[in-house]
Amino acid sequence: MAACSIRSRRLPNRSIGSARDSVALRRAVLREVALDLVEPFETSFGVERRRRFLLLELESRDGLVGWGECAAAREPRYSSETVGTARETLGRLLPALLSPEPVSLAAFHARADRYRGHAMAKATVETALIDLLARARGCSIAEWLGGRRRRVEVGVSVGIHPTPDALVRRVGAYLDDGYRRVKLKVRPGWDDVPVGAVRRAYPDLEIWVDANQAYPTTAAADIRRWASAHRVAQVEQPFAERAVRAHADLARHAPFRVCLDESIVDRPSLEDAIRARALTSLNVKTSRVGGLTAARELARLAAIAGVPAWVGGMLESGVGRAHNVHLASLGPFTLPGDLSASGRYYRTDLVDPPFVLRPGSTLEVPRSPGIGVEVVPAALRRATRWTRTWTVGGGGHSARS
Ligand code: OSB
Ligand code: MG
Repeated sequence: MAACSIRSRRLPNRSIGSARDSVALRRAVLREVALDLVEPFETSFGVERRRRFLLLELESRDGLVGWGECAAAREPRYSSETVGTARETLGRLLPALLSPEPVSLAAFHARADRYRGHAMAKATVETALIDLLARARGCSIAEWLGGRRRRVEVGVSVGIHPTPDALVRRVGAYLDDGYRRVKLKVRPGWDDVPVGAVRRAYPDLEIWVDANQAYPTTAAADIRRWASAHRVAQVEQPFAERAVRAHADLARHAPFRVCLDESIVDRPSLEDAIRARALTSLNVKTSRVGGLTAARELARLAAIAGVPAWVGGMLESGVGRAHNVHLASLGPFTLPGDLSASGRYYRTDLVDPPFVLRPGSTLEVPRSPGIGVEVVPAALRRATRWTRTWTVGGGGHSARS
């Protein structure tokens, strides 16, 4: 921390991290890990009971370690990426980093930009590299990015339940935990009635909904009706990723914000959506947009257009969560994020200390260098299914564990 503030005095603004920062790597270890969710999480595209995902460990020549988590799931339901496509893409991206020369973030971006798509795979490397670069400067990722908040406001994303009563009980338990806004997953056939039930049980609660593209554009009038009737504050991604016009039509004179998630994957998609007035809120996921640098840029762009941003989640373990919490410390993230406590997702997180909910529905931004939390070796070992290692001068080699 001290090193960070000493260095920051030499630099013109608070954003002390630079794309020219570089670090020489010694080793990269890619692991597939599996963690059971505390309860199933159902969305319009399926149920998740156990997350299987990739975790990247980058080790510098000085012995520092940086961590990145890949949000891609086993199946391409949220987006086209999977654990398999990410593994393949990482197999292309990582060898170039394992060179005797230091690698800069700018050099990594230039190389990654030569491949189309695969944002989640790219974000895995980018976030691990930023963790390392921040640690090398002795500052947290929040400081490295220029974030100033010490606590970030959060809410909780609540899956589809068997009955409206079960949903109301689940929401009640989250309110008892201290969450102050909920995001209810909806789909055709699970909307008016369950959302109405939550509204009746909690007349003052801030309610958002998220459909993950489940509605045909012909459902717009119906969505407007029930969302208005139940005083829903925000409707996220009701229509298909490419349906910019349909989102703009829904947003016109709506008493709720229309938020885009899947539609926004890069700067051009955000610029087009802003110009079309297709969004009045932006869900920024580090994973979906290819890393923290892009996430920061998109949130700034949205803020300039008067569109509030917030940090979305993909049920990340503590590693991905840490990156997301640091991101949320930046100015443009003015709405509460989908960044719940570790215990809302997993019984034992991979990191120590785990994230816990603080008063005012907040999480603390870790203050230690890098992600600011430590990966617990025993927890990592228990969760690991296989590893693949790259070293300078050597190829990749794999091992089951
Ligand atoms: O659309 O925001 C989404 C989880 C997996 C895939 C997509 C989404 C989500 C969530 C959970 O809503 C957010 C979280 O991590 O708490
Ligand atoms: Mg979403």
